[in-house]
Amino acid sequence: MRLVVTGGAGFIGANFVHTVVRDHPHAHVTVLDAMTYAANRSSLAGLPSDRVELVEADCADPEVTDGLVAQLTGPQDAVVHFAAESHNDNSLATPWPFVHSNIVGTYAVLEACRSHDVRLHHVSTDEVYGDLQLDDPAKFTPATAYNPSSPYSATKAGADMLVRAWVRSFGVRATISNCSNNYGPYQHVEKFIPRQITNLLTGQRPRLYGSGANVRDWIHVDDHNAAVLAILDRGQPGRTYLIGADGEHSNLEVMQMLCDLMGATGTGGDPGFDHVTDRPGHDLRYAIDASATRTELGWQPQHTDLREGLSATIEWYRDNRDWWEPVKERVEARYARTEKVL
Ligand code: NAD
Ligand code: TDX
Repeated sequence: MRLVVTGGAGFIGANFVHTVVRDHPHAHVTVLDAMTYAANRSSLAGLPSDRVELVEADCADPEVTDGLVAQLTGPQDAVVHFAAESHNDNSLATPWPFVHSNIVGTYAVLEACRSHDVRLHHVSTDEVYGDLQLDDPAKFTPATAYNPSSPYSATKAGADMLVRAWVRSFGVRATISNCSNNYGPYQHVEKFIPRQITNLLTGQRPRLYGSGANVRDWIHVDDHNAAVLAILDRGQPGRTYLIGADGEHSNLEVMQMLCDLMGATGTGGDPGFDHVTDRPGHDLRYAIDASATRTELGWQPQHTDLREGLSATIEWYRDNRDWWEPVKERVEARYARTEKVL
């Protein structure tokens, strides 16, 4: 099996490459990654060079992408498309890279798969559905209407629509997955969970947007990637699969869990973290109903205890300071430009 994995030097993509190399001894992976600020070469360190190749290029560049996809000629060969600008806060400050990578990049990937009749799996997010009220019993299903809120989620929604159109109009053999919030090793320190862990590891106070009532549906990155592999193996081209692990928690709950696990709960009425300026247009709640994916693909999440998963994630950031320390100061300086303690 030969795979082209776009965005394979980012958080979820790098974890995916590690899983493929470990579990599929005959697989060869070509990572196509633009090596933006979100990528890290050392996330792929130690992988066998005869089985993993890194091509540093923009997936929106049609020549490069077409050339790599043309090499996929076997019956199990596929493109797994993770590449994207992924951070909502950045999309509010500077939307253009999101339009370029998420929409134009997906267009180039689709055109290459169309030209060479190659199977594609497109990795997307539950944020395309917008948000739910906190007290709404509903969850997102494959029938939920798209209603994205931020430039990030709007560009991911646009990319999903391109994939659906290329399936219907050109018969491209593509699947889509929409997954909830991931956590685990190799996640950039700009994101909620690693930001708080690394703040505590560097003696800074964790930062909670607004009151912390917003709810996210957490899934371990390995469970997400196991579902992606199940879709590649058993998914039906043209279908959309929702991926989630019933992991709904408010940001406040997750913050308290992290502070507790790291022995930083504060004293004398001080919670040990700061409430800071809320994100503009901040989505209230995401929740995924993944029952169809579970039934049809026989996939089940394995890491269902968030406290346990966070504890292992904290250990990873403790043990891998070299991986995140070089960028930590720059990320916090950027947040400090707009963030005020409430
Ligand atoms: P990330 O920001 O950690 O990694 C993205 C990677 O894509 C980086 O290595 C970056 O260099 C690369 N990239 C960006 N633009 C590119 C381009 N034009 N050409 C080639 N490479 C490019 O993101 P992530 O959290 O690993 O997310 C991966 C995918 O999963 C994204 O499509 C995202 O929308 C989706 N997703 C993420 C989550 C989550 O919780 N992180 C949840 C659901 C879906
Ligand atoms: O310092 C923070 N404090 C805080 O309270 C940060 C960085 C975030 N937050 C809040 C905002 C969100 O409600 O935590 C929640 C999670 O924030 P992010 O990690 O930025 O994730 P989110 O915006 O929910 O989007 C993530 O999940 C869906 C990924 O970044 C997306 O790529 C994915 O599609």
